[in-house]
Amino acid sequence: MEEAGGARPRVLVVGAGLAGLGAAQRLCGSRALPHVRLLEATSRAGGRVCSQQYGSEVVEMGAHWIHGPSQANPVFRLASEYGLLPEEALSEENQQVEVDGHPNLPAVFYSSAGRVLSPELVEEAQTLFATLLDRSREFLHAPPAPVPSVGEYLRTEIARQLEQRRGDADAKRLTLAVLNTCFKLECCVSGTHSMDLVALGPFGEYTMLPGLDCTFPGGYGGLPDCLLRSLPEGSVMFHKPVRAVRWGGSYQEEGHEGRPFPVQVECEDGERFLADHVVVTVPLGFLKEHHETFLHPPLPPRKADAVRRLGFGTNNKIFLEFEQPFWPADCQLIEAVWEDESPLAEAETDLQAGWFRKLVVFVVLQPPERYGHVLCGFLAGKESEYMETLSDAEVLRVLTDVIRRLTGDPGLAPPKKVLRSQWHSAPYTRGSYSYVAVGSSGDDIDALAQPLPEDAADPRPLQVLFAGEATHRTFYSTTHGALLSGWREADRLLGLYDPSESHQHKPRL
Ligand code: 6YU
Repeated sequence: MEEAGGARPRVLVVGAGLAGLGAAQRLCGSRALPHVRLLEATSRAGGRVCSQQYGSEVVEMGAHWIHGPSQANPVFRLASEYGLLPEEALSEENQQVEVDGHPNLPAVFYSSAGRVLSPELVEEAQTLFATLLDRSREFLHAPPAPVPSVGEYLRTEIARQLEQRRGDADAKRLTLAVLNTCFKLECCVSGTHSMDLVALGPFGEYTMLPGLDCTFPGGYGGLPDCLLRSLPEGSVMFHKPVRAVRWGGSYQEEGHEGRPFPVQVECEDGERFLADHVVVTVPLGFLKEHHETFLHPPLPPRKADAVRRLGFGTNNKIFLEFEQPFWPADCQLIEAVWEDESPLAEAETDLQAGWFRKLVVFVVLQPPERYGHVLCGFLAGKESEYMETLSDAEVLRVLTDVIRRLTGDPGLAPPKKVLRSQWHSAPYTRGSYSYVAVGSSGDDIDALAQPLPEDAADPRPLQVLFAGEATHRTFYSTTHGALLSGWREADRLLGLYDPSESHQHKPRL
């Protein structure tokens, strides 16, 4: 049991991802000087920011890029202030680039017939897909959306446009096959099994910032490490999975005469902590699985519905290291096209027989002088969750066959190493990131972010606060959404004690 915190407000933060670390840092640097303790289930800080040593280099098992690295992005600002970014990422020119979430890297498209597809054909299909995807964002302020999902909208428009197109049946077939690859890639971006699960109406609410997506040369993990180091010694406890958050109570420290606390947090090892406030930053995937037993009293219906309705899907990475590259020297992106597939036909549902067909994009890790010849594949959805159940040897065997087929080279040497993430199996994450699913909307995100008790006039307000990427209405699924949500809840809490602090958004280093 913890020492009495005196009259200072006592705050517990659950989860040491960017949301939790951001909230803790802000609280610790405030004039209200709350007593802050952060409880993290695993052995490390960062959560879904997870850099891992790979030979002499570092690879990212979780977040990869800063999406939209420019002044409006707090991750960019903080990483710049900590000196974690390369010179070119800081340049004004890079900050102004508008890529709409899809950086244009030099790419090669290999097809299941063992050939490289013509760049003209690929570009035409990609342009059509990008145009339709842009249009699917336009229903936000012009309801009603004609169909429930982004997937249905895209398919209907593709069918309509291709019907009007004359000419070569083979070119049409290949165009559809490339479009199917675009669908699978978009599943990785949205972190979903199928674009048919992503709601059309609210799709345009996700906001893209300007800036050419950049990476951290020393690893994304440098950012949570810096945040962690800025916290008071002893304030973070690892291996402390929280089992239950009891709120609306009156809990007294055992053996102490002090004041009662409204919140009691119980860890899986039985240790209990009392607090005035708890900031819960566990991923939506964890909440989906445990919310009925995690909170006592349970979440009110509006919040529980939001947890059920919002989407939380899987996107995993598979790193493959080759002795020699099979791709051209200037290639930074490899995409796979299955010529027998079309977004207008039924998709393969036998996971064992066809999981690998969902893996259509590989980023070539740059620069090769540092990484050697390493591809980072992205695999979303149920196929990704199935892949997590296989052994490394099986994944390597299957992907060797796939790459031999794509390159048309049956003798191609297998990768010498495979490394992959398993975010769906991770018990304190249960997937990769959130999306606005069919049947939900941005209002569900706001409902999820609402603190408890719901009654603002309650004499003991803000007992349970909620942060994490899934609580950010316009930047969900990103690191900047996570960080901003942590600051938002810290500010909400600080506003209770010192209203002058509630709207400060300057990071404290
Ligand atoms: C980004 C990117 N990126 C790839 C992959 C993944 C993610 N993201 P955390 O989970 O970090 O922290 C919670 C902590 O709580 C954690 O430490 C737990 O252990 C702990 N915990 C849980 N239960 C507990 C308990 N009971 N007790 C105690 N502790 C407990 N984001 O900006 N750039 O390139 C990628 C990518 C494979 C898995 C990403 C990327 C998402 C971010 O990683 C993620 O949002 C934040 O790190 C979450 O931080 P947090 O603090 O909230 O939770 C239109 C439209 C489209 C929408 N999408 C477009 C954007 C696409 C996003 N980009 C994805 C791409 C990649 C490659």
